[in-house]
Amino acid sequence: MQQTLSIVKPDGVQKNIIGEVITRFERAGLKIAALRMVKLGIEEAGRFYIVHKERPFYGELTAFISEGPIVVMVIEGKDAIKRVRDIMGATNPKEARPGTIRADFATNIERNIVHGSDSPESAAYEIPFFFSAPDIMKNS
Ligand code: FUP
Repeated sequence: MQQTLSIVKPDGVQKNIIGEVITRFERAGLKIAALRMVKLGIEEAGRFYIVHKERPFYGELTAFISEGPIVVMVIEGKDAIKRVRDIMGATNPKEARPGTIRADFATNIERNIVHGSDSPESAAYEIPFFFSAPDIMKNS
């Protein structure tokens, strides 16, 4: 079993597709182990995306993720990190496979609806960023 952090970003909440995103994960047999809604401040957003600090889009990315409420969740399952990312689709929706969340709903590479940890190391930073151990349910 593996855990990963996923986020319905502000554009996903705005477009009323929180349920749609969660449904796609659940339909794939993945389990929601923790979930809540939160609005990040700009400083928290900067800490969440600290790995991108030197990237040219860091300022825009942190402004975007803190522009409105987001839904953060821990998703659990076998190979959860890769499976969540497969369901999300490529970062740039123009390159995302049809039927993925980003191909179906994303506006562009920045406003791309959903986040998923990209490695076990990222998950180990991102999950405790939002959840403490008692918040994470043992599902099965
Ligand atoms: P992903 O893991 O698919 O979310 O993509 P990255 O880790 O490469 O990038 C993290 C976030 O930065 C993306 F979700 C969107 C944003 N981004 C941009 O805004 N511009 C870019 O050129 C690349 C990424």
